[in-house]
Amino acid sequence: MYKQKNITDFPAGFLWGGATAANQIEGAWNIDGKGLSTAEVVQKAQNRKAVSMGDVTQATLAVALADKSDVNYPKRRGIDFYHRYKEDIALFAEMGFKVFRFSIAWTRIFPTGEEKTPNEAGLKFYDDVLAELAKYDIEPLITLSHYEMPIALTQKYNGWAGRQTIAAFNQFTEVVLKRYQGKVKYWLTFNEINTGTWGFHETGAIDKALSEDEQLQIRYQALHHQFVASAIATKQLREIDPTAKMGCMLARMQTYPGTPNPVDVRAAQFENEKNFFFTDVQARGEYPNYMNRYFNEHNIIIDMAQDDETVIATYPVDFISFSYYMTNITKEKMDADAVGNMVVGGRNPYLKESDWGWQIDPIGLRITLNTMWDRYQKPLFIVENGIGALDKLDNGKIHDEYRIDYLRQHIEQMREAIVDGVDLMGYTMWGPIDLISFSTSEMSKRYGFIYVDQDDDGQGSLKRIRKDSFYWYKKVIATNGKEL
Ligand code: BGP
Repeated sequence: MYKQKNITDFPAGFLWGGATAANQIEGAWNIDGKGLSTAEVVQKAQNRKAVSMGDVTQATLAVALADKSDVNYPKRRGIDFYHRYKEDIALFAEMGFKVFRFSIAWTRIFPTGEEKTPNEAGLKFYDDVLAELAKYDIEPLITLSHYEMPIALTQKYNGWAGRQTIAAFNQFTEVVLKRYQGKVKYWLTFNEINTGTWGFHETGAIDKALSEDEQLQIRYQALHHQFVASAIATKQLREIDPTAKMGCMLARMQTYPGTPNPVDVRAAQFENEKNFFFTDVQARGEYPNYMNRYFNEHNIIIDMAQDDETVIATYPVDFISFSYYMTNITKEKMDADAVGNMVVGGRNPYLKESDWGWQIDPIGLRITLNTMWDRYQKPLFIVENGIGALDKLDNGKIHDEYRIDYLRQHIEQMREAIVDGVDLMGYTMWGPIDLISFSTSEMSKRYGFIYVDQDDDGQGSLKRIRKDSFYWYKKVIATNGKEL
């Protein structure tokens, strides 16, 4: 007989916390042996302009590298977490964090990517961060690669476009998986891997003189190399620490049909498939059929080595994580485009948007969670969600009820999805402490519960101030999501 479960709320042990990335918080970009990463150069090449993330060539990169000035460069991407991690982790602990997501800067460990031995000072920094988290019983969730790589590998191999980058990456992953073995239960391979279809940071520099199809060829080949590297990292983890779990990470973009016209419905279906392509490969262990046609139509031929398919099939991830900021719509004929920092899609008349044009859709999160659970039947983890806003200091306080509203509405929908039957491991909202925006390289797009006194030009005391949302999230965690 069917036995009804009675799930009404967040499960005990739900992992509440926040998420960051090395190149957006650490700073200290040129000390203790750290090498230069793409994140510290690329935005400089673009003079902080977001729209052309994929628009960097080897030539513009060389100019940025030659320019030694740091004008318009907020503390070389960071809020000095490198020196203030104790204070920041204490603040996370005060909010009651169960988990903290951060990434390891590859260039702290292998400054140019291919040294024979790792940089001990870099490894030691993350030892210290882990020890600090352990003090407060905060679980680390570590991203192995968050939007950066040694710039030297971009110059030598054109980043992930070159197959040699796989070996360099897996040398790095082996070192860190061994070093932090027993201290980290949850790992992620590549942050928002799907952005490799348009972003510079994953695929290497792309020459815009190439045709669209030629550019796509480079991007999908680079992504293939990342799939292989991700599977190899999963294999390493199984051998080094069989109790730890490896996840993949997708920028999930649910696409709705703009009208019930079957043409739009089909277009939306394919947009969703193109987005799921990444998790399909990493969680199911093979290239899905629907991409054949796309590859054929765009003359894309993935060059695979003999064992690539086997390693991808043998080492799928244990869980699936994703970021969730917005949804899109497709329409055969777009009448009004929604132009956000990172995506271009149809404007949905039922949704409001952030100051940066990202359309806010809490119910879309419930839809996303159900869709992903139905598709994969693997535990899900929301590892980014939040709203970038312009915060105003008011007598030393920040009254950010707009942030509380945004998060409350999304958490309510998470609860609905859990009651719907979705297996959700946890929630790390993006940027619990204000950090450098990835797309604009500026400070003023703030996500945090904790304000950081730094402006877009890197000026400020770096003092940390608790916002109103800080106290709100503390209550959310203390009541395991009952009080929103
Ligand atoms: C995600 C990235 C993060 C983060 C976030 C917010 O795509 O994984 O690194 O930056 O988006 O984006 P932004 O900083 O551009 O507002």
